[in-house]
Amino acid sequence: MKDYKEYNYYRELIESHIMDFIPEIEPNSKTLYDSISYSLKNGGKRLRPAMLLAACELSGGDVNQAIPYACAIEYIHTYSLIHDDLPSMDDDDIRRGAPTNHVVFGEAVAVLAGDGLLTSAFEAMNKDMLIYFDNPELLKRRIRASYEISKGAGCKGMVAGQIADIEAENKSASKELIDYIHLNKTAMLMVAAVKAGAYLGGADRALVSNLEAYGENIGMAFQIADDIQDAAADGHARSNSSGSDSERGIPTYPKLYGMDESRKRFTALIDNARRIIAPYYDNAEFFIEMADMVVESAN
Ligand code: GRG
Repeated sequence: MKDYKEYNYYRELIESHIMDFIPEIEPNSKTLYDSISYSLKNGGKRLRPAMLLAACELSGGDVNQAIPYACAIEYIHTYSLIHDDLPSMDDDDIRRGAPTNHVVFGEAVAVLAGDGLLTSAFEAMNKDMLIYFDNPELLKRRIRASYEISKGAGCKGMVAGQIADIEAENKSASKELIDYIHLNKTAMLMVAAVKAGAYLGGADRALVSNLEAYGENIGMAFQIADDIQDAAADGHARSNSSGSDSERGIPTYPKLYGMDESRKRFTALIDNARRIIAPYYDNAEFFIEMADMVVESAN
C-alpha cells in the first residue's frame, strides 16, 4: 500500500482517542467493556472518522474539537459490523482476520456491545454539546453534525439499507433496488461523515454540498469495490465462513451488471468524486488519497 500521508495522520489521531468516550469499567459491566474494546481495537481502517476530520479541516475547523464526533461515527460503524456479523444477520465467524464479536463473547453480549456502542456515540456528541451552551453558533454546528450522523445511521440511512439488503436475499433485485441498498447501507454513513465534518468546521453551503456529493460518489464506489472483490474471491478460499454476498444470494453489482459494466460504473463514480474535490486540491489531500485507496481496493 502507498504511503497515504494525510490519511495516516487522521487514522493515528483517531487511534489515540478511540476509547475516550466508552464509559469507564465497572466490575459489574466489565464483560461489556471487554466486548466493545475487542471490536473497537481490532484494526479497522477508520475511514469514516478520517473523512469527518478531513472535512472539518477542509472547512476551516480544528480537528481536535471534532474528535467526539469522529469517535461517534466509528462507534456506530463498529456496532453495525458487530450486528451484521450475528447469526441472525450475515452469520460471519471472521472479521478483519479475527473471530467475530459473538464468536468470542456470545450472541447476547455481542448484541449489547452493539447497543452500547450506538448509545455511547450519542453520549459522546451530547456531552460535547454541553460545553457550548453559551455559544449558539458553535452549538448549532454540533447539533447539525449530530443530526447528520443520526440520519445517516438511522431508518432513512444505514438501517434502511440493511433491512432492504436482508429482504433482497435470494430474490431477483432490480437495478433501482441495488442502488437503494448500496446508497443506504454503505454510502449514507460516509455522506454523514463528511457533512458532519463540514458543519463542525463551519463550511459554507457550496462546500457542504460538494462534500455531500463526494461522499455519495465515493461511498457507492466503495461498496461496488467490495462487490467486485467478493466476486473475484468467489471460487477461491475465503476469509469468512459464510461465503460472499453473491454466494449467499444477496444482490451485487457484478451479478446484475456483469464485471465489465460494474468496473465501468465504479470508474465513473471515482471520476466524479475526483472532479468534485479537484478545485480544493491543496487542502483536500486526504480526499484525493481516499479515491486512490478505493481504486486500490478494487484491483
Ligand atoms: C446492522 C444496522 C446494521 C447495518 C449493517 C455495515 C453494514 C450495515 C453491513 C456490513 C456489510 C458490508 C461488509 C458492507 C460493505 C461495506 C462496508 C461497510 C464495509 C466495511 O467497511 P470498512 O472496510 O471496515 O471501512 P473496517 O473493517 O475498515 O472498519
